[in-house]
Amino acid sequence: MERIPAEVPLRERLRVAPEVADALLAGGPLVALESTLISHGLPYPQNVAVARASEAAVRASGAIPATVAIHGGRILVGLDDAALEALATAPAGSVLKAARPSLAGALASGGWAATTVSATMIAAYAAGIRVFATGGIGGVHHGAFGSRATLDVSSDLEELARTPVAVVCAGPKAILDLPMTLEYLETRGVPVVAIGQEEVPGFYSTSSGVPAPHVVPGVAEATWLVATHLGLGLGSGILLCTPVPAAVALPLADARVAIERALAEADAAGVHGPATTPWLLARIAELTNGASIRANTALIENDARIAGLLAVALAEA
Ligand code: PSU
Ligand code: MN
Repeated sequence: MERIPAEVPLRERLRVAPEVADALLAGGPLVALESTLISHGLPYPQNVAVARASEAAVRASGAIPATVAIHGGRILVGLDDAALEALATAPAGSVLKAARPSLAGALASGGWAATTVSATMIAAYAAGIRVFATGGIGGVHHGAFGSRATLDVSSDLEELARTPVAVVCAGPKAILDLPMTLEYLETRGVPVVAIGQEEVPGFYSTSSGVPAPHVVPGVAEATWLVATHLGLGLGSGILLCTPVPAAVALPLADARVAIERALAEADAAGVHGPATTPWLLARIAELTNGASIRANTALIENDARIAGLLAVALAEA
């Protein structure tokens, strides 16, 4: 494999798939999709199924999907089916998890790495893609502040503060401290918008019990808000939250029981750092007998669909 010189800047490391490059040239609607939820967030074969279903949902909405990952020192923007399968079936530990702080390490390694929300936002922005769909963003973990503080705050939040991309999710992941995550985003100047409901969606659950800082009735109003925010040139992203489909949503109380138990077990087991989120998601899947996986896959696909509608409306705005 050809070796990429160390000093190559980010934009020159992008390998944009032909279909994505064509859409960029034509000013057509595009949606970036991340890959950490494939490699670290969900088990096989649900992970590859949801990756394909998300791409199909973006297309059904009229936009072009661009799943982002890292391989051979390059940032791939748009993956073919073989690459999706390779990421989804890679043995545990063989695919790195690339966020802003680990981006250089992932590129320098020359191997496969999946991109988190922060790294995917960086890639999307560099490529010229303004809309991005994920499942749930990272945020302030329980115990990040206070006595025995871990300071575990996802780099997703800092990225939202500094990279002007619209991110569609089903709320911050339910394993997080949601009020603190919202405070952090407010401090860092990131609008948080719920679409079609008063509460911030609760990731596995439709609601979270926490009122949304900003509410819009539907995608049309969300489009106007995103266009206004990005047009201002403030430099920050905007977070759009749309709830998990009701048919597979976990009742809030049920989700909380599983989450509390998983959090206590993770603490007792000394799990920390980037391993925390994948560990918790996997444990919650066991504790809910797979119900969390059904919610997680459905919400990812739904976010991709909504992001596609948003990208189409933005391209026409
Ligand atoms: N959404 C999901 N599952 C996931 C993630 C999002 O439904 O696994 C990933 C995203 O890549 C996000 C990451 O950026 O989890 C957050 O990890 P951390 O808490 O270590 O920052
Ligand atoms: Mn962390």
